[in-house]
Amino acid sequence: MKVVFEFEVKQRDGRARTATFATPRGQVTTPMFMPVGTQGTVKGISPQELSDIGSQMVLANTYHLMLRPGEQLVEAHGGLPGFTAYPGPFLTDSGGFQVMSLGHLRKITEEGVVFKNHLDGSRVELTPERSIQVQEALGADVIMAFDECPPYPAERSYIQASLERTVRWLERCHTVKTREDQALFAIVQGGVHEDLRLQSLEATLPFATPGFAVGGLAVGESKEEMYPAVAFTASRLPENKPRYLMGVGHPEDLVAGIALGIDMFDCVYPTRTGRFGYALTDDGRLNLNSSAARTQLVPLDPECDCYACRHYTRAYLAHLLRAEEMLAPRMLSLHNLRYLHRLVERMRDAITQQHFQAWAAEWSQRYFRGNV
Ligand code: PRF
Ligand code: ZN
Repeated sequence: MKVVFEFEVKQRDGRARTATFATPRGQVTTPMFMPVGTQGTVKGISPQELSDIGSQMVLANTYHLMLRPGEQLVEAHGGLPGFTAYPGPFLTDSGGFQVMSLGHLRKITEEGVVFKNHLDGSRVELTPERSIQVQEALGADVIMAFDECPPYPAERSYIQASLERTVRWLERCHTVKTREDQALFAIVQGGVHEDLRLQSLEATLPFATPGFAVGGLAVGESKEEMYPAVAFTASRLPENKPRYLMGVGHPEDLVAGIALGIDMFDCVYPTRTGRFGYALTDDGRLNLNSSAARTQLVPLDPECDCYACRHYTRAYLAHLLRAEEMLAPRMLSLHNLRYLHRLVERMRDAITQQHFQAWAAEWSQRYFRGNV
């Protein structure tokens, strides 16, 4: 089955744009935020809840699922949708980044990476070929090229050698890919150096993949370094393909990224900070662990339409959190995901109505005043 991953830009406002992206499991509207379901579940949130809050595409990880339960078991369920009961589109990350960030890395060579399995200590090898094989078995709609994301800070010479290797790995991914119903996205690296970003772009663009990711950012650099690197890279990516900023998902970074022409984001931030007791709002981040929250008889966010905000007070949720009841991390995760989905919805509307800049200025003013 030949599927065209058509990306159709609907509206532009400055560099920001809204578009539709057709995948085998349905059409999504961009800009969009993708919840992270590393182990085949968005921690604590059911597929029904994901649909209810407006999730469109869910991310899963090659690294975790190949080690446990193994990609064959997922494949035996008909891939991630059958395994997880989330019927919509999926995206899988390729594994290299997770190997690095989990710190069990043994060796990076031209062939691939060798690492220690964090579950049983065994030696595992992940190569571009193996990553594609696993991602084909997992069966996501969008799969990612196997890349290297250098740590921050790193030597310029290392970043250059690494981005060159990432291009050779992209070629190997391209060669072994067999499924036509999966879109392989390339990843642009190059750290925060414009000339290295340009080198990566020039070597990556000829592959004409159905989408392009901006990798290697949000790894510890300042926003003053990250935003120009996003601007530089996004402005040189094709107009008619989705642009995915990997691992980025703080509210202010979604606003900045969309202003610079980014279409897709993913991040563990909303669920992770929710589990720690923090709620995202237009007035900044609310800390439910604070003593003030214990007596507040108002919703987390009076402007939010999520289940938690329609039913519970801050005081109740703060109580659940202190009592270590599992409903607390669940409800805070649900709210935070809904907050980010609503944030991008509002930005899609502002782009459609051609007042994105004014909307973003007003949102930022209130958010950074931080009145919660
Ligand atoms: N590469 C891959 N996954 C990623 C990244 C990357 O550079 C990042 C960078 N923030 C997050 N996730 N493959
Ligand atoms: Zn809410």
